[in-house]
Amino acid sequence: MIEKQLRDIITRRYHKKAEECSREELYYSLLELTKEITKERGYNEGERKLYYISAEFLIGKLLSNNLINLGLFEEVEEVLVKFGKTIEEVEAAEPEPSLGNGGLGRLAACFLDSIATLSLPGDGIGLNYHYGLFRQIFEKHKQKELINPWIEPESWLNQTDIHFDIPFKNFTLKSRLYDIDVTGYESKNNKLHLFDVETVDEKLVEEGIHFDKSQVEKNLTLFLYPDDSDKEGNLLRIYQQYFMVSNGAQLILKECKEKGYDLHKLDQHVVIQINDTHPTLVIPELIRLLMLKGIRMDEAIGIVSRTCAYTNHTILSEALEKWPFEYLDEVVPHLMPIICELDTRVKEEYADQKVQIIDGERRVHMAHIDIHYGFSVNGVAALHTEILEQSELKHFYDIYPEKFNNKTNGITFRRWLLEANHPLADYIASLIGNGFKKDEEELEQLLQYRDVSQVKERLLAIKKENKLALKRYLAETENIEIDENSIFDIQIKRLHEYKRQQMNALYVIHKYLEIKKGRVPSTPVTLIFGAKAAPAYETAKDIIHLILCLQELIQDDPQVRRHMNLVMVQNYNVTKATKLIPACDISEQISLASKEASGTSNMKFMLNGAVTLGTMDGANVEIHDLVGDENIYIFGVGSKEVIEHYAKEDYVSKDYYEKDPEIKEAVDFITGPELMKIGDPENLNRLQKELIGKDWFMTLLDLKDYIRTKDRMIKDYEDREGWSEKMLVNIAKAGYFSSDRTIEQYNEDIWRLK
Ligand code: DL6
Repeated sequence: MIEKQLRDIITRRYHKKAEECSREELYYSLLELTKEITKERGYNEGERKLYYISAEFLIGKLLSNNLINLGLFEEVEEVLVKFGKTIEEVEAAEPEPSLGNGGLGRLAACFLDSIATLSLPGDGIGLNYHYGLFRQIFEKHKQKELINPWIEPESWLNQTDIHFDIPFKNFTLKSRLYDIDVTGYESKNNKLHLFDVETVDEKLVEEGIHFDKSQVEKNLTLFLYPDDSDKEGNLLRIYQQYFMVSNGAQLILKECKEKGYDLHKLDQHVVIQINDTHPTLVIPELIRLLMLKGIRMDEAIGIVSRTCAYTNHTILSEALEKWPFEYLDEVVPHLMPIICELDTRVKEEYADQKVQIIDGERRVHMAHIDIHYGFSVNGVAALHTEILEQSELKHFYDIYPEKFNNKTNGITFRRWLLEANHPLADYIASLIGNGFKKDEEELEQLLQYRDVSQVKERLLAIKKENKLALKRYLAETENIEIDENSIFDIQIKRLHEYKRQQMNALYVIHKYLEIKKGRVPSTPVTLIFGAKAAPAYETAKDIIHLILCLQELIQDDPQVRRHMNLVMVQNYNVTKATKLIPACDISEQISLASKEASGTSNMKFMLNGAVTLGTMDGANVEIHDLVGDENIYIFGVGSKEVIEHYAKEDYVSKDYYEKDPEIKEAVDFITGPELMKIGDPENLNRLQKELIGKDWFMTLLDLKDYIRTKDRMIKDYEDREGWSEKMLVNIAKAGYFSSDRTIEQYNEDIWRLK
């Protein structure tokens, strides 16, 4: 059936036989077929609909994902083999959409998958960034940023005829809506709505990712998170945010009108989930639009407050947006009377400075708008929500305890197990049947095999297969050589000091020095990093520089390389994650306790049989609760102690540096002759100074415990039977972290969709 349909498409498009097609031709033919079949399934409908507004949707490549959800993957795989190609070869022709940065965007993508899978009517709303987040390459041991184009004449995007006028202070921009169909697993579809400006001009970008920030009508949808280190950059972010939410709000009202809904009862038909603070302006914008429809302000505020819900994804204050009043006024003056009114109402009710919308410095706190004028505020892991309630947002929790709730993040198992790790998914199915694909908690049934050596040996064999597959992939795509017989220790996530890639790098230095002294690890280790640093984030770039210098040092030293290797993959993205995660033995989740809201790679690794090395932070705490002490390696100070250090301002990294010879030796090595020969003294000196003089995320505080714990893990790895049992328990307990569970909870507590 599929074979015939595909052959027909190929004949029409290319006038040749499928067996003679290139992988690109097969990809475009499959794209056309998959889109057609998707459309035939129809869309989820209901009296009440969710709109998930987000600056990021890190959807990754869609071909395999959609084929799995449509139940066609195996059939297509077989047909392609007949045509002389593998699905991997064909999928290599698909560009990865560049619509997100990290966990926040990938979460949004997992959520869209689960919302559709659970047959809930819920669409995503975002922007159609042409160059997305930058593409990373390494030159002279440094990150260089390039454009990341992904939109082709034919793609998953469907151009619509829907346009809106978006008013700014000095001009109006006309938008165009593009849709991507979101397939659910064995269910109907939803849509991801991506708005673009008709006047966008890709030629505006000059060298690297530089462009004229003032030409908003040409640049608005070029980049995700354009550089905001100056005023123009800040204004551009506000332009983007308003463009996104005004389009979103107009689309929502258009759909309500088409369905004949009474706008006075909007909150009965619509729920808007505000993903982090980037879409906050949807609140004043929707109030404004309702007022234009003749609804009085007081009522409009009430309606919108019952419609909007807010998810907080961080306690880092720099990520909680506060826009200067004048900047907003320069871009969207028509929203200012509404924002002022919202602020006045808060000031009349609450004297507490900490809950004001406009503060004494005339900065507008976006999260404060969300909390006062939304009906739900949720954190993304139990510890994170507790910290929000007890410290970061305590002043709000005291006012609105009923609004606060926790929704521990999740991941879609379709992408992160069924697609990423076929051998493991198939083996699990052979043991416990296919039920876990829809009801992930069924993975617990694996526990009955805890003492069955044959099963555990098979898990080890699958891991080895995946390590070999990664080895081949890295050799082919990045010219990197790794040893499949070594332990794969992987840290892949955004580069940020709080995530502490620098601590892992200090471990590498420590181990390097140990090996030089003849103290070699019992099993060789390969440390793998993948991370992008925000272009204007100096320390993050210095950390990348250190890692790349260490990589060269080790590569060129056969004595060390035999025992420890280090590689940093270029341009870490969803595609690379799907190759790295199934091959991992040790999952690095080493953020400073209290700082990682949840983390989601921790869940993906666990599901694929890696063992976590982590602090008691974010969702690590819940992983620990599920698997127990023997199946996770926890180190470092806890969140309470960390919060106390910040409150008392008593952490002095220099003390740790000076008092502990091992720490001093590792930190001094950063500017020692070996690395200074390879790297740039400016970056290395600056990073070392940062670590000794500031170390805001307390690397040196946890370093010793980290080294000891990782060494213990490497030792324990030798006991293959014991290790495989840890793998099995981690896989069996991962069911809780399915995004289907998370979405069910959102729906029960917040959205209430039928
Ligand atoms: O909730 C998704 C994801 C969490 O798993 C990460 O722990 C958290 O860092 C991330 N938050 C953000 C927001 N900004 N910052 N920083 O990306 O959200």
